[in-house]
Amino acid sequence: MMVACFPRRRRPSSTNADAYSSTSASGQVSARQSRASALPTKEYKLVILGGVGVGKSSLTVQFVHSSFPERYDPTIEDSYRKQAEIDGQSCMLELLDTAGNERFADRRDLHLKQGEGFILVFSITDQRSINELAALREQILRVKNTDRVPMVLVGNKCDMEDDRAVTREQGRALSEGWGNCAFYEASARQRANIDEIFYDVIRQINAQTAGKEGERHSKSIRRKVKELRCGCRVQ
Ligand SMILES: Nc1nc2c(ncn2[C@@H]2O[C@H](COP(=O)(O)OP(=O)(O)OP(=O)(O)O)[C@@H](O)[C@H]2O)c(=O)[nH]1
Ligand SMILES: [Mg+2]
Repeated sequence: MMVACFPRRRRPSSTNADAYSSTSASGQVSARQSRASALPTKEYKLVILGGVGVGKSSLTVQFVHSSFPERYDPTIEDSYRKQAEIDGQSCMLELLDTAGNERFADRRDLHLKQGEGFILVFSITDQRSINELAALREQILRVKNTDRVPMVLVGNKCDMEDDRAVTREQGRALSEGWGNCAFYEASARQRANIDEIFYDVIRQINAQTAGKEGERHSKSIRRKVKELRCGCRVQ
């Protein structure tokens, strides 16, 4: 159903300012997908954020490649491209998997500026990892200069019930405090709620775009009504 390509590992000191530009899509396209690709493909830039070892890379690799990397390999910065059909629309998703390690946070503002949707991940086995997310969200809102940003909160490693340190209610309460932000518990290991997370943020981006277009349309109608009232000619 979906086409994935291979990640490229990049160092923050890279001279290429566009973190998304140099990976490319490849692979087989299904009949369903080629029907969707008759429509122009929409591009989306998503950024995956969260503390060290919460499972950002595992979630991303599971979404892109449908596999679970058993070996822990701390990320500096990885980007992926994946083609998908979402709600009948052909989409090219550009995913930026960021470092949990604060040592590599110097390019975060740039990533946040470029990103259109954000996936904030904590581990249900690590109380500190949920506490850290409020500051990250604040940084996103500051950089985007708005409080309406497409965002999903993810409690990963829900297969590790015996080691649970963060209750489901805690996750839900945080998401409610974030203006009813979407919240999922997920497992990269078991591929639970993986597509749902990424599709949700895409749908939020679409809804926001449609809302903005609607707003523009109503503004232009209001302008025309005003022009009619004051006797000006309407084109
Ligand atoms: N049981 C379980 N382990 C997981 C899951 N997701 C990730 N892990 C493990 O947690 C460790 C860290 O996973 P990563 O995906 O590398 O975490 P990360 O957030 O990308 O880490 P950094 O890149 O260092 O910030 C690895 O050993 C994974 O195998 C999950 O859903 N369930
Ligand atoms: Mg990683």
